[in-house]
Amino acid sequence: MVIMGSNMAEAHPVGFQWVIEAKERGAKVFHVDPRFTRTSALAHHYVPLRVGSDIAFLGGVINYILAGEHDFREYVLPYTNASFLIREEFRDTEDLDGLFSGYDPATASYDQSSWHYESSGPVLPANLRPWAEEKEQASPDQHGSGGPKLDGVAGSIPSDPTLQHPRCVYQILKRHFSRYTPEMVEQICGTPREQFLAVCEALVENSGRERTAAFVYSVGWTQHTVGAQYIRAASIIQLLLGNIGRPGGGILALRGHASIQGSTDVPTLFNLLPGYLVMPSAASHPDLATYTSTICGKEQKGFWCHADAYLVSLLKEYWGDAATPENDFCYDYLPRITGDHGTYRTVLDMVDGKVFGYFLLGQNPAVGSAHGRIQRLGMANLDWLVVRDLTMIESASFWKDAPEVETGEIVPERCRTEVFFFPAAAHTEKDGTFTQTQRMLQWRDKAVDPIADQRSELWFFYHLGRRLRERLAGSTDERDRPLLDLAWDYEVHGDPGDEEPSADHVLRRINGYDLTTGRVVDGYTDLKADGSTSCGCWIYSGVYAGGVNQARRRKPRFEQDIYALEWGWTWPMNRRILYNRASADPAGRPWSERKALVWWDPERGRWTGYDVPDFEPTKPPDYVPPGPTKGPDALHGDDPFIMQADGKGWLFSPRGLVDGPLPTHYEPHESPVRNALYVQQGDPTRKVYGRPDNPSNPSPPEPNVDVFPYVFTASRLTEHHTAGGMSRTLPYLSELQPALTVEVSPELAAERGLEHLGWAHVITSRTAVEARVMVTDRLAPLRVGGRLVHQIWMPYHWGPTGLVRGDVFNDLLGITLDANVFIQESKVATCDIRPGPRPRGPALLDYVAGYRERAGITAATGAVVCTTCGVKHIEQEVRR
Ligand SMILES: Nc1nc2c(c(=O)[nH]1)N[C@H]1C(S)=C(S)[C@@H](COP(=O)(O)OP(=O)(O)OC[C@H]3O[C@@H](n4cnc5c(=O)[nH]c(N)nc54)[C@H](O)[C@@H]3O)O[C@H]1N2
Ligand SMILES: Nc1nc2c(c(=O)[nH]1)N[C@H]1C(S)=C(S)[C@@H](COP(=O)(O)OP(=O)(O)OC[C@H]3O[C@@H](n4cnc5c(=O)[nH]c(N)nc54)[C@H](O)[C@@H]3O)O[C@H]1N2
Ligand SMILES: [Mo]
Repeated sequence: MVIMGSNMAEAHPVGFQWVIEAKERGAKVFHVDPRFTRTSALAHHYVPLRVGSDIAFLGGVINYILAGEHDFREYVLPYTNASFLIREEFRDTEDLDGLFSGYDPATASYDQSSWHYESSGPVLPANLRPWAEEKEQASPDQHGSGGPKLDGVAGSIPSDPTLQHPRCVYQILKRHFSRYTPEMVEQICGTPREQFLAVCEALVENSGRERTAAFVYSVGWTQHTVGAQYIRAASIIQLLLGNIGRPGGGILALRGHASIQGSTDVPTLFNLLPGYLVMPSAASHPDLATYTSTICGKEQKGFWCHADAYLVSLLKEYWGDAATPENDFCYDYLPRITGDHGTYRTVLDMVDGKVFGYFLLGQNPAVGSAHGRIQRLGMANLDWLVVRDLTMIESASFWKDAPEVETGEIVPERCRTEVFFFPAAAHTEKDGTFTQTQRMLQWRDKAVDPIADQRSELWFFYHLGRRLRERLAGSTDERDRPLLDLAWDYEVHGDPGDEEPSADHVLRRINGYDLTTGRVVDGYTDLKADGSTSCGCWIYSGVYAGGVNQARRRKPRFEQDIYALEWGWTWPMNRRILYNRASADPAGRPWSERKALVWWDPERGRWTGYDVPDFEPTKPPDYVPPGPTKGPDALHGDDPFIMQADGKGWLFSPRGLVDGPLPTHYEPHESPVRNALYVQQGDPTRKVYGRPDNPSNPSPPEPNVDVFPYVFTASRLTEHHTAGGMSRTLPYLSELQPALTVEVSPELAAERGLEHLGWAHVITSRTAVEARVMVTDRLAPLRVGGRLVHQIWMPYHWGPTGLVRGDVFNDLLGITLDANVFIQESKVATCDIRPGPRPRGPALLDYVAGYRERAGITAATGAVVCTTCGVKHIEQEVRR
């Protein structure tokens, strides 16, 4: 087990018990992390690396596997795209010094056509408009439960089963990673090569027929400008070693907040509808037919081709009887997106006066989001703000206690924003489900009634909708129809006027109904595109199968086998391990008795096993479609990856990622060192918002890098929770971790004159933040590219209110995003550190301005995302 980019013992202690159990049974555990933590202490091996360098490390593992031909060939050949040939026009980063073919410097986006399979169909952007729009809408995010559209791959794709052809994926991979040697890994990551090789050897030894190995990650991997590609790199390793779809294998994404998985499944994201259906775009999805044609290609395999049934059922759930075939099931009632409406763009738009009102529910961006200053200055420029929270958080009280009040940038008497604060009921005070890391929905019953004005989110939105509809009743204005036609008829209980909607009814509506009989459906395969079914989230369909709340099941594990299929309910269809067809060989037999999970039973003519098969139950392993066809029908009996357009696991991603078909090591947006592999320094598609109020520290080859010579990172403490609203308010937790600290090595303490438990302040081009110094050897300096790189660590839980108070760590960060999913780079940046507290009041602004001046920082710093192209990605309308 390789835990990398996660502090599982401290941030996921309940799940970590299973790591310990596995360890007791002989599993070998590695922890690869910039800092030695309690996870490291409990692992067999702690392996240090420089923060932000994981692709070099993982690329090194891939190179080790390929150079020694350690891949699980019997798995790789039939189940991945290793043998497929890529087009002749394709150029790799090895040919173009860090860029792939198709790069457009003006939009910092790629035309992905040349990455496609040879002689397959045309490659068009997912949106009908230019490729740049794909980046503006973070379209890879929209493939969350399936794969991207890919035309012309339902038939046979030109391939070389000997894996020798220079243009086959296997050989491209081999060339791409050939320079990721143990020496290069050591030079880039600072990881001693013996320790790196120990990870490679353990992974290879523990993979194959009899054994499997797992990767575990969390936000140490995601919060980077190349975060999506970190996970892609691990996917490549796991596919090469045959560790996907098999027990003990996989890549475990440890989710964060309770039910953060649920909030991506039934999304709060601007570019998604429930079940990872694309949010329609104004330019590209004019009508329902066009919409569905942009999800599934003409000749494409897989279940995404049923997206029409999922969307129409969703529209029937939203608009009930008003949704008819004649009106495209009210498709036009759905909002349309016109570009980047992500949370960071939105807050910049608040600063620019383009946003007037804002709802903030269960989130504290004044502390938790990157660039805390911008978050608060944006909110201070609204007409109104609605906050629903358990406690009075900084995002509701910023107008009187933000750090900007001290500097004079926010004046309470003049702050224009009217804040409406609503106390929220906690999870113990309401019914509903959590969806956890394993995609498992678990129902909980209300334990106590909320007191006074506290109300559930269901209550709030139900009554908000009811009141808006009452206000608009009788309106003849066409724009009010979507609201008035909503099927807003949930079962309720309690006092009239103050009724609580039934969470159980909401779950049934999410599960879906057969509208011809009025009965709940048993799963997404029952959904139809003709309007005869409704379903609030297709991947959750089945959670109420048989009229039973499957998420409420709590049969003890002692009364069932180890897969415990009767504990809660996992999407899709209660499958515990995705793509588990791959746990059997092409002929349908388990790879080994030890690792048997799902297999073909020739007598019964069905797939069977311990898990629910993630495959059509009666499709035999040797099935080949009789003629040209598409969708699920086109899947062969040995196509385990049933959501992918070609049924295969993608070692090379011919479509879908906006920053390249293969992971490539780029330096973080802010880094003190030059990229050792390519001329291209950072990810050439990363999203920068070049403007004076979002400055970047310089990185090579820009000048004055030495003004901010150190690398810093932030993460969590067990005793606090995220932005602190749920922990800084509690005496026992506050007592356990009473102060914001900054952790440094003895070497750095000596270099900068820092004293253990004394004060220090950390400076970036955004601001300076003070904290008490912790001198420890948990953060050893690393030798990178021949020089010593010091790393600094801070927790990010503090803010100006609560029982224990401190500066906001996130004020140190600017806004730079991964172009695939718009996640912020909040795990790594550069800084300076000095002894003593920071300057106070307006003097702080002058102090930081002095640093910016010395570093020669302008809006263009860091905004030249392509190192050699010279194009500056600065905002068009920059307001001073
Ligand atoms: N007690 C407690 N539990 C929590 C939370 C909490 O605040 N408190 N928060 C919850 C939430 S919302 C989340 S998302 C999860 C987060 O769970 P984790 O991601 O496990 O939590 P972090 O503390 O952010 O740990 C990230 C780890 O990644 C390392 N890291 C940082 N950058 C890099 C890098 O570039 N490469 C590698 N390999 N490692 C890196 C850090 O040193 C740290 O050890 O925890 C959840 N659980
Ligand atoms: N530098 C840096 N920044 C980070 C991270 C990092 O690792 N490094 N991690 C990031 C991550 S992974 C996350 S998830 C974010 C977290 O950032 P936020 O989500 O902004 O922070 P929280 O403090 O978790 O805010 C959740 C709020 O919801 C409230 N709440 C709890 N239950 C309910 C409820 O039922 N209803 C309502 N209405 N409110 C409720 C809580 O009181 C709390 O104030 O921080 C991110 N920021
Ligand atoms: Mo999170």
